[in-house]
Amino acid sequence: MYTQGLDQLGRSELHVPTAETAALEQGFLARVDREEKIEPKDWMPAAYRQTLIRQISQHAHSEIVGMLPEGNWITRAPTLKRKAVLIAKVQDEGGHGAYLYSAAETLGVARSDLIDQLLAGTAKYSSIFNYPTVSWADVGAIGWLVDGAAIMNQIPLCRCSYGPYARAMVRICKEESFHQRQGFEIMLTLARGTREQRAMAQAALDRWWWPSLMMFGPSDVDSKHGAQSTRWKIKRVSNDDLRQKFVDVTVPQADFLGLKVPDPDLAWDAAGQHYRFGTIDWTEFNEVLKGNGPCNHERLAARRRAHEEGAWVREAALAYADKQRNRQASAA
Ligand code: BYC
Repeated sequence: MYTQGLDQLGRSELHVPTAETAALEQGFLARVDREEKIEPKDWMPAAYRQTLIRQISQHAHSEIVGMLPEGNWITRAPTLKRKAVLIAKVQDEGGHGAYLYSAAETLGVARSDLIDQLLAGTAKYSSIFNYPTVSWADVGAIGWLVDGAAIMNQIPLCRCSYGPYARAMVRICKEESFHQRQGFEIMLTLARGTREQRAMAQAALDRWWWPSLMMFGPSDVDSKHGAQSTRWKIKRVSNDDLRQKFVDVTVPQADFLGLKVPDPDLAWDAAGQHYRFGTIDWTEFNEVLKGNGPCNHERLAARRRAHEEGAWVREAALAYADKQRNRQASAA
């Protein structure tokens, strides 16, 4: 069943070379097949470039918007140590956004244009960041589940065919694995705490479980870019396969915490050696993508405000760069 699904993936989206580009494209695909990295100045099909700009910029936006739900808890972290760790984590996400915007720029787009698209509400970012963080346990659940899902998706991206993206992902994955552990440690502390703390941890798992599964994207049959991105070795593992891996790894972690995954259909399939899980609410996923999630408006408003309030920093940086240039020119 699965193979059939993959065969049908994104038929209409498959890229077709023109007569002029056919030879160049053959050489390009041969390099991809030999596992050579494609670098910014190398020839690449326009659609490959576009796909990378789309994916990398969406990824960069996700990191930047992803700072907001956890950032909300910096002033309310329960201890000084927790606050210091959370500040560092949120700062790491900002750094990931910066590496990824730089990787996108190597493809010939301007960072300011990408940011304008985000602020205009025309660019996508991960659905997960449109959900609220209502308790401290949500900060634990984000680290454990959201960063856990992110690592699962991003480890294969370290072998992406495009060099700058692959190299950025190596560094990002190292930091994400630290984030995942700090989230799990928050959950462990709560799970071993008072009855109220255990209830907080369970409620956070209940809130974040299904949205975390949605992070992997539409099911393979509905993934319009999946087949082409796999052919180009941008993607190495399909959305559904990554989702299944995440479930298989995470359910035993929930058991260890003594928490219950909110899925009545979850069951171990001994023959297949996988956890079978219930049906994802794709209507909810599509609504969040259309801008109708619980926090879409709040997130974009916060980004727009930060952009406006940061205008003086950008102006100061440009004025300083001008001054340095003028100084160098007059010294020459
Ligand atoms: N949310 O054909 P498909 C993080 C879109 S940040 C929103 O399967 P593809 C972190 C998709 O873009 C985590 N949109 O696409 C940060 C496409 O739309 P367009 C972010 C989604 O690209 C802070 C359409 O649906 N990670 O780790 O082959 C704190 C059809 O999908 C989503 C990345 O960005 C979604 N969940 O596969 C903590 C990783 N899913 O462009 C953590 C890099 C799908 O046609 N990206 N869409 O309008 C990827 O690996 C791939 O782009 C995806 C989707 C697996 C996400």
